[in-house]
Amino acid sequence: MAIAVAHPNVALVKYWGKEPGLERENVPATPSLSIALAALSTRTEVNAAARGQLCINGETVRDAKLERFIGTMREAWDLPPLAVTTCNDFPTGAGLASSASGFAALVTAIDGEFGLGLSENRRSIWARRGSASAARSVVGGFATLEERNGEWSAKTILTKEDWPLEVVVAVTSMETKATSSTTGMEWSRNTSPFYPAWVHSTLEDFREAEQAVAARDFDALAQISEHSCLKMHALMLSTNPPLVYWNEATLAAMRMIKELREAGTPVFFTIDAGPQLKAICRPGCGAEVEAALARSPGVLSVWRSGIGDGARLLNVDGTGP
Ligand code: 2P0
Repeated sequence: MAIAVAHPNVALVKYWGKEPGLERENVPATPSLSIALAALSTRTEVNAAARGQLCINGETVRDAKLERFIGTMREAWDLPPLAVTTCNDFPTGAGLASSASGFAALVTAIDGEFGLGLSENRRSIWARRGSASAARSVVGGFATLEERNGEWSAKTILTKEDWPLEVVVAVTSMETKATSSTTGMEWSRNTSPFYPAWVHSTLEDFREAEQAVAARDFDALAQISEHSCLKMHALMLSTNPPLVYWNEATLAAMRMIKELREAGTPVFFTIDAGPQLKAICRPGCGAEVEAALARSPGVLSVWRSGIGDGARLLNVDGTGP
């Protein structure tokens, strides 16, 4: 048996849309840039079994996307059926990137169980085929996902030690989202009149964000990240049928972050395909941001996190790096 752990990630320059006609490869239409969340994790066990079985958060389930992906990996290496047991220590399918950490941990555990000897880059490419954001969770830290030598994979551009920013997650709903990211982004590409402008302008945001991270320029990264987030949500709102992922508490939390920043606290927000708000702040400001978000109306719980590492194998007794 092999056990792997991976962290979800939060994109600061967002991915929302795929290249058409390359469904099996799952190629994003734009590059993206993210940070991994150390405090949240997915733990996945894999072993060869007479009958394949999938257990998520304690329940045996059928999951077409996961089963198709496992089938593709089995075919590529002629692997036997697999028993996969995976647990998230955070809500699944609620805009906290459980598919990112899920596919990153799964590929890493399969690699470990069967001794495939995949490099980090190959694991990132494989995880991308499952869920594009998972490519970034394979590598961890501040990660960029873009085309390199004809393949889309992620790379760490700074580690948590290089720039130990803090993240505060404000949970405003525990419900599973109504429209999955995969479906939602397909609707956006097919129906939003803003989609071409989104793809085009995200290339520029990505280059600027890369430079801001390299220079550890917090204010520049804050400006680009909030812009990329709000632009993605404008794209979602202009999709037909519309994709509205926020609730009242999400909006109140956004106002809270704006007020904190105007009062001098170095913090900015980002929101993914769900109602949770993630606040990113300079080292040492996490406690203040956590306290402020905890009293924001409608916030159910608040979690603090540092920046996380990439996906890795644990020892079979569950210990390890
Ligand atoms: C991101 N999201 O860049 C964006 C922002 C959600 C909003 O990546 O279809 O689960 O499996 O490749 O990776 C969520 O999309 O989608 C996502 P698929 P994925 O983090």
